[in-house]
Amino acid sequence: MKTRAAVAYEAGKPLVVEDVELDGPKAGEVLVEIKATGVCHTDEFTRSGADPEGLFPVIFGHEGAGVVVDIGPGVTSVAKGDHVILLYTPECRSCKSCLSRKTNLCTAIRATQGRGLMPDGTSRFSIGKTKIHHYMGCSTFAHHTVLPEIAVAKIRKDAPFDKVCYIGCGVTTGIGAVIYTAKVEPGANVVVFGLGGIGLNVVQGARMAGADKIIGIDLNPEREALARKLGLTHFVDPKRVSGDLVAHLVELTGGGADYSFECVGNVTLMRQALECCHRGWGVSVIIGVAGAGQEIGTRPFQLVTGRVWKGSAFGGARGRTDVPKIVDWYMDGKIDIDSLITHKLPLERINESFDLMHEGKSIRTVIEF
Ligand code: AHE
Ligand code: ZN
Repeated sequence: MKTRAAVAYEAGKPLVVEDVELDGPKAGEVLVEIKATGVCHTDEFTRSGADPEGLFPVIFGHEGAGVVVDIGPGVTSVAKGDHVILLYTPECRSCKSCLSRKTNLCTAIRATQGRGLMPDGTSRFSIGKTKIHHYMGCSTFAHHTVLPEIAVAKIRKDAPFDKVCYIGCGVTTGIGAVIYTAKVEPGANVVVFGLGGIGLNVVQGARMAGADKIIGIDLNPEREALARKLGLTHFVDPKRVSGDLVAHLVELTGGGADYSFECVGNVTLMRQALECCHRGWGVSVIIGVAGAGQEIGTRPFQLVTGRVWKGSAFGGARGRTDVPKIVDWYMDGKIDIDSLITHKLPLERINESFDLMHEGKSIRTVIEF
């Protein structure tokens, strides 16, 4: 079939919205009509050329929701007409990682996904003779896409696509990092570096967990009001801190954070996030994605004295199990998504979403089909 998609031909160049050829689902695969997709910083990170795994030409997008419109042979867990959120972290429930119960990082299809291909080693997208890569196993910047059934979470039909698409990455990554990865407990002091599309969800996750102080750091003072609405108790603009930021945070938390979260992808902030943690027990969670060649550093003494450095992908959430629950939290009014979706655009104008991101004007832009 033909479908409309935003194609990235080269790093750093605008996406080209055009018709592409899409082959139907093979065994174990589903065809999804995308209804809405968020534009995440990670799409821009790969578009910019900073992602060591980046491949071109490609159809980006990994934060989508839609309807199953066709299924391949052997598909049993979803049917035509089901509403789904796409999963860049699938959940096969039978690989070593899924069975371990220690991680959400299913390994069933990660190798081919990283090469921009479906599990059988081929791509379903093409233009003429040119094959187009899939992205993060999703490619939601297309009106239709094909995925393995293990990479879709079936959700309730009354959930609005233009809001719950954000659960496909940002919401789950932020809230999940608090609840599933760090397991923040009531009364804990939490420090969040970066109050963007992920950090603001960390803030509301910390509020849900019953945190005491929720301290957010951002260079953009316009982020304070929205962050406070979501549960922030203290806003820190590093430009206005005289002296060392880490020392300031340690003082503000009465000895150090119980939990800190780095939501930017900046290795200097990652170090500060670890070092502002409480001696003996503070846990720092890295969520931000750092560019090719970047490395983190700290004095090993920071770890010897009990601080813990962790990372979190997709918030530690198991997609098919946890995503439908997070949709329920939204539908029950327990989490706010609406305030975070600051812009909406049609696919034809998708390039404007990257400008809004760089200008610091958007938290999330959603593309509606
Ligand atoms: N390809 C990059 C790493 C990108 C990365 O860390 N991705 C996150 C999701 S970012 C969502 O906005 C992730 O979940 N990674 C787990 C995985 O298996 O890729 C690189 O540095 O190579
Ligand atoms: Zn993302």
